[in-house]
Amino acid sequence: MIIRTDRDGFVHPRSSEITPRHAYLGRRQWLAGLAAAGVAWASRDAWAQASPTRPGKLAALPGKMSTVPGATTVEKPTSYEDATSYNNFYEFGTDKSDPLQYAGTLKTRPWTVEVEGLVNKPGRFDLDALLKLAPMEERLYRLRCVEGWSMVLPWQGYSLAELIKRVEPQGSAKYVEFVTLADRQQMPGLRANVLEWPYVEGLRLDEAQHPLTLLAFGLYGEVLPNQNGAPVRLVVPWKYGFKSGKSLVKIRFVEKEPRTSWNLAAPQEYGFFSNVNPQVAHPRWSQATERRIGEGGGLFAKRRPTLMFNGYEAQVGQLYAGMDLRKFY
Ligand SMILES: Nc1nc2c(c(=O)[nH]1)N[C@H]1C(S)=C(S)[C@@H](COP(=O)(O)O)O[C@H]1N2
Ligand SMILES: [Mo]
Repeated sequence: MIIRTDRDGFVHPRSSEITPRHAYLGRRQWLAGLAAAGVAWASRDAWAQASPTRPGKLAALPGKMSTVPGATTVEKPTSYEDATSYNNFYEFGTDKSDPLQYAGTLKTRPWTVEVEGLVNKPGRFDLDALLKLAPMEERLYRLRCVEGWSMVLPWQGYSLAELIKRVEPQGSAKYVEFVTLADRQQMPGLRANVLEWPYVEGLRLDEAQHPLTLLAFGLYGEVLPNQNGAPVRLVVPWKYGFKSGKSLVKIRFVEKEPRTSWNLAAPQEYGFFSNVNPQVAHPRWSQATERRIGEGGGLFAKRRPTLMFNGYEAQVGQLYAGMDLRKFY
């Protein structure tokens, strides 16, 4: 997100390097979920085509297809290889390939997430307790990075709202702050001063409670690969990717808008809201179009139009009714 030439210099894996797809786990469940959601047969076929294949590299984490409006799409998921080798996780370095190369040292168990601040029932949640807190769902979300590329990723998790209702926010709680792990022993990227550590992000309480805001534990039907934010991360699909903090350790309910790492680093470039908006350019580049990872790279990449709220306007537009989105970027 700092000036980076790799935005257009990404080298795609050759198709011969892509793992053959056999383990078709979850397909029947996927179809059953579609039937439950009342999806017509024609689009059900399209959905089955898009159904992700479990790569079989990590422990299985199945989920039932979500019935939350907007939580699925007929778009083709990004390949597992691209999704796990082209990452932003600055705690492990700023190159796209650094997280895959260095995140192996991340120790994801035991793991606790502390929930504190303006809530009636604060507490430390052990990962196993979090995994059982609500039924695991499968969701297929578009992810739009502020740098101008996008992916379509099959996550396993449940709405953050499930956790929020259990801790009972007080009336004075207006915002939620998300703090992610910062451990120099495990994260070589912390030696660089690119951001203030720990990586902190925030949402308005109503955004955090929106059913599309996902607490994710899995990707492609398996526990999260370390480079994608193991063992638990946030996914907020209508906002630029950096709002979705990886490897969460603390969730804090507060009264005032929290400072965030990217806003502190470059306030004119990264606002608190950071909703995907093709009409509001980043000061250094347009946000009107995006390159879908896997559709060809380099200077001749085919680009797609970027959609308002990343295509989730029907679901989240009312959260911003009456707001000047140029001012609140
Ligand atoms: N802790 C932490 N979370 C983070 C980041 C990071 O550097 N550190 N990068 C963000 C950015 S810029 C993006 S685009 C997404 C990428 O998620 P993915 O690698 O799973 O696709 O993670 C976000 N979450
Ligand atoms: Mo990003």
